Amino acid sequence: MPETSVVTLSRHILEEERRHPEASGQFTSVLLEVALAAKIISREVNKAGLVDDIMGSTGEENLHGERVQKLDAYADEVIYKALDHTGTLCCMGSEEHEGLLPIPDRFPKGEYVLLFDPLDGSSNIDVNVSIGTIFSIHRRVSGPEGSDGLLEDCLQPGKNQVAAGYVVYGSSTILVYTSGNGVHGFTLDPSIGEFLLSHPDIRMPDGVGNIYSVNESYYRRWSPGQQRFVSELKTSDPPFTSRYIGSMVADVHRTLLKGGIFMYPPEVRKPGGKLRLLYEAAPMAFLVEQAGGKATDGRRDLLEIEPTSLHQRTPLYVGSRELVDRAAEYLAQDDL
Ligand code: AHM
Ligand code: MG
Repeated sequence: MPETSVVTLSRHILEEERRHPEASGQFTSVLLEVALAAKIISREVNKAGLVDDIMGSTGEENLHGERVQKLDAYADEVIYKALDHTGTLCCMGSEEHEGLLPIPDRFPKGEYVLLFDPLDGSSNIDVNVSIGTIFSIHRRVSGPEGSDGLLEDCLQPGKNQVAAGYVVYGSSTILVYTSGNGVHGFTLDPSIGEFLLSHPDIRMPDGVGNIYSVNESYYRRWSPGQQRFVSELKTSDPPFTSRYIGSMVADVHRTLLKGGIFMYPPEVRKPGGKLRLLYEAAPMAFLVEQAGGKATDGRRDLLEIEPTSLHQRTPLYVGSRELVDRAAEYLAQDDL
């Protein structure tokens, strides 16, 4: 008999919830609404090139008299609007906005905080290269229940995340998430509009893999330790191969499935590198750790870093444990 049982994302999340009898259902609702937003964004991403307003000729008005938006601004709004009214969040934070995003007064406030990068790697849209959405969920730490969320709810270390995930809009659309019980991937079946379980319990392959991923054009801006590490990867026997898409979501997704290391190193004049701790690095660190890998800022465990501001940047080394540790050994030589 052919296998007819399919596991949708909703079923998976609900079954996870049942394992926690104390769960209020709010958390389930956050994940399901994020998935809904991802489907809407995926639909629009797939129209890029066909419909002018996606590429964002700003300053124009559409049929409804609304300003035409770029896809990243559109994605940002879709996620906010999918979740602002649900009563599950006390506030949100987006890479597209300077400050935290309050929940409108007319809606109830909930127990969770959602931090997101609505469309990461958006410079790749115009050339049909994969882009993605990243999200991170924390339980609020401020009180009282039902009140507006505060900055302290957002500024929590990565180890406090209750869930994190990303969506890659690539050759297919895949949503990968963890709620601390393994990492699971769901591919969007556009014909039925559902995310279906395609990658249950993703584990990084054993060993170090054979791929390193870094923007090597910055070589001269790196520390001597970073330069030596990459040189060693190229000259080792057998040598590592190199892949760099320039969309972190896609580069990390490959790293999760195939092993190796993805790096966005510090530069002499940019000690924090480029990536944002809360919106980009911490969620990826949680996912990769849950899949048996490791993430650091080159020195510290990334999930231990206490954020001090919403848009704080951090270097990122993420991938196979042994390789991430090896990177740290080379970087430590810079301190000698
Ligand atoms: P963005 O949030 O402005 O899209 O920037 C983040 C992206 C990552 O997806 C990617 O890893 C990195 O920028 C690439 O940067 P660079 O061009 O410096 O290599
Ligand atoms: Mg980004």
